[in-house]
Amino acid sequence: MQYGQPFLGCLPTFPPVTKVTGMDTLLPVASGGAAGPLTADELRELYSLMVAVRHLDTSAIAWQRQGIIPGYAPELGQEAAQVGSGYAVDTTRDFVFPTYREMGVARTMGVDMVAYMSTHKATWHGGLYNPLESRLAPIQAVVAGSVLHAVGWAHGQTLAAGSDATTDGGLGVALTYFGDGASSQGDVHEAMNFAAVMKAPVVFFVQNNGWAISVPTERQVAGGSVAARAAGYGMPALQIDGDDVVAVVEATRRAFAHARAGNGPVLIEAMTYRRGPHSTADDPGRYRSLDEERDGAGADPLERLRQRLLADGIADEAFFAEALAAAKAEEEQIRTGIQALGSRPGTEMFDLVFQETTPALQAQAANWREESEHV
Ligand SMILES: Cc1ncc(C[n+]2csc(CCOP(=O)(O)OP(=O)(O)O)c2C)c(N)n1
Ligand SMILES: [Mg+2]
Repeated sequence: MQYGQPFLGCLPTFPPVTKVTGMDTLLPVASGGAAGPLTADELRELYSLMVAVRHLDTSAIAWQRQGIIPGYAPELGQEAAQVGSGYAVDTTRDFVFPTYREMGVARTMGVDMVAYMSTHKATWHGGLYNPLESRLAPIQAVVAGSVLHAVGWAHGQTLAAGSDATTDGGLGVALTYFGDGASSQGDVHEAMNFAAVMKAPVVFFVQNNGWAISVPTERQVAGGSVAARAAGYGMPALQIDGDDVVAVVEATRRAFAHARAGNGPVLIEAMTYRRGPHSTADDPGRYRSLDEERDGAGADPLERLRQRLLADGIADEAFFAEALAAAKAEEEQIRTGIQALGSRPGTEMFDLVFQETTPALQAQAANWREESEHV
């Protein structure tokens, strides 16, 4: 039985999710925000990043089929949303709180991808990269969990800044990712309400990819729009075409400038489409047809950027070929690194939970040692 199936008969029919650029209640961009148009160099860099992410993402599915990794959550079709939003982060002062599907954000932020992929090899839970150095929190599999952590970190930025949020060029901003499905979790309500009341510098970035595993957005987002909910929290919102990388960078930069200046949180709803399965364990053929996939997905975000660069005369076929060759070389190097990863000491799962351990955790660790190491 499909997830959610028993309720289908009771639900009204909603129009399909549409990709829009309109709904914009954001205040004017704060002074000092990087609001200028993207340069030709930046556009070419965005293309190279998107090709690298596309190639690594599709390769990771092949790795799973070949037995190199046990599982992976692909992001095919979401490259513009991820690369564009990650591109707006200032890794010297911001902090990013991902879900399990933000490989493109990690790659854009310059995180070591062997360390990132270690989670998918089940070598380590949350990634072997250093969150403090990379400014990327551990990969989060609990739906909506990252949203709460982001608000806590952001409130800490407000407290640390004291009365003057504009000192040192403004506040560090938390960028948190979640999905359309996660938006129906109570945690998201609490996080948004708290952030808005406390004016915490958070950018809530929801990738509305049309699906929460097998449940389409229209069957679980009442009202049809996550962005529309921001008004209820007194928070500005942007609903954007998440498959247009330029629109994503501009919206995210704008939201960052707003939050950095001490004006409080912003919600961005990037409308996109999950073109592949939910994970390598999922078979979308059980809940949607190929025709529905084709209609829902629209134009490929990578091809859209390619066409734009060609039309503007800022990239040519040689550049595209070079970007693909670099992506292939990078994937090979990451795959080699992943294959070389050994297992980690089992005690780490107890040692690294809290800064100061608890009696309950100590008891669990002792039980584990007894069972697994026979001590
Ligand atoms: C608290 C919690 N509930 C349920 C799950 C099982 N689960 C994993 S992913 C998922 C769907 C999430 O959909 P969405 O938020 O739209 O993100 P997407 O997978 O589309 O990126 C569910 C229900 C979980 N991991 N955590
Ligand atoms: Mg989703």
